[in-house]
Amino acid sequence: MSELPVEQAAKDAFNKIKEVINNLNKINIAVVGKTGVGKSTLINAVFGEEFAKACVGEPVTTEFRKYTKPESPLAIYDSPGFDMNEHSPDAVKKDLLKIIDEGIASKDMDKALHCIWYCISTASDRVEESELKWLAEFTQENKRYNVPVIIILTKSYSKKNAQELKNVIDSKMLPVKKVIPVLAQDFIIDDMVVSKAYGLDELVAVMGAVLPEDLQKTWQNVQKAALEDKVRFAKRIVTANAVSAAGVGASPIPFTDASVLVPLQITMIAEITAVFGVNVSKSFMTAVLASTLGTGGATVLGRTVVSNLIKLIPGAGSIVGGAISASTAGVITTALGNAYIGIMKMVFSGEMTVDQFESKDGKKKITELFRQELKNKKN
Ligand SMILES: Nc1nc2c(ncn2[C@@H]2O[C@H](COP(=O)(O)OP(=O)(O)OP(=O)(O)O)[C@@H](O)[C@H]2O)c(=O)[nH]1
Ligand SMILES: [Mg+2]
Repeated sequence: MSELPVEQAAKDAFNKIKEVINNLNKINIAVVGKTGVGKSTLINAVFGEEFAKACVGEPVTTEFRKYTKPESPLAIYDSPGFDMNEHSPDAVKKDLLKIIDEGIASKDMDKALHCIWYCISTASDRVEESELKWLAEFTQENKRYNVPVIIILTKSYSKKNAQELKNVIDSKMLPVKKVIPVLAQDFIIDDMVVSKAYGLDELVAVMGAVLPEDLQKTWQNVQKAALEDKVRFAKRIVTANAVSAAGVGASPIPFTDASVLVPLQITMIAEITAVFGVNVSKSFMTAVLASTLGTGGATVLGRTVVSNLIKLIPGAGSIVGGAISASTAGVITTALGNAYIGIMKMVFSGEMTVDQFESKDGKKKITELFRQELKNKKN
């Protein structure tokens, strides 16, 4: 009865992805630190070249510029040229508090400042007293607002120096969430990598712990530095949807109506796409759906497809009364979700492009990933 053409399902998926991304809550982060400590380098490393290249900055206070990119839920407040020796420490503090205040006054979560990264360079050997004083004063005033502050030790070429600096700062017991040594970019001398970049994964994880639940999906969407974190988060989405699918399947779904599961699976795919922050096309979605839920037919989860899929699931047994069970609905949804995570991982890491997945070999790869997941029921 409700046989759903693959093209229609792909179009629905494509629109759903746009909707999920447009509806992401906004995230606003201030990056503060003396001039030259590596703020811009850090921003580029965490949020990727794509954001760095396409974002535009507008002055919002004397000391801060706000960087945004069309269709991105991220805004960065950067404080270029912050100098501890001139008038600017007070001005930066005042402006930062003003940004926090205005965010709160707006009563709009999308406009609030959600986190502050205070950057101190490890390469400058020791931290200046004036800087610690600034931090002590600022964090004291921030107690009114409780915006999470993370101290990032930038340019941590030497892990040993970074640890020593971290110990000094930790001993001050400042009300900050964490002090994290980071090397945002490989340190290269004479074409030789002297220190490999590190610490971004820790920063990403700490952000995940610090940000409220409402911002978790946005955070994964914008961060480009920790693939494993994205995968972990995406797996949670799959589990939640598999449970819902099993719920739908609890009253056994007649074969011909298995496509009632498709809207739920489309939402799952859209959310996973948002987590990976990958740009996809309608034709890519057609390839994904045709090579999984639509294998061998012009519809998704049509009668033939379902009976073929069930044959692949170990222990699913024969079909009783022409219906699919709760557990089968769950298994198919989990397999689709996990296969899609596999595809997104490959696109994210540059192993395969979205376009390549649309080719004959690409589609074969998708089918393979999906079938493997179906057989591998333990997930
Ligand atoms: N290799 C390496 N170089 C870095 C790193 N961080 C910063 N640098 C270098 O340090 C210099 C200053 O870095 P920026 O990122 O421009 O510093 P900034 O804090 O944005 O400076 P202002 O915008 O002037 O306040 C640049 O030449 C960077 O390439 C890093 O993690 N690794
Ligand atoms: Mg800069």
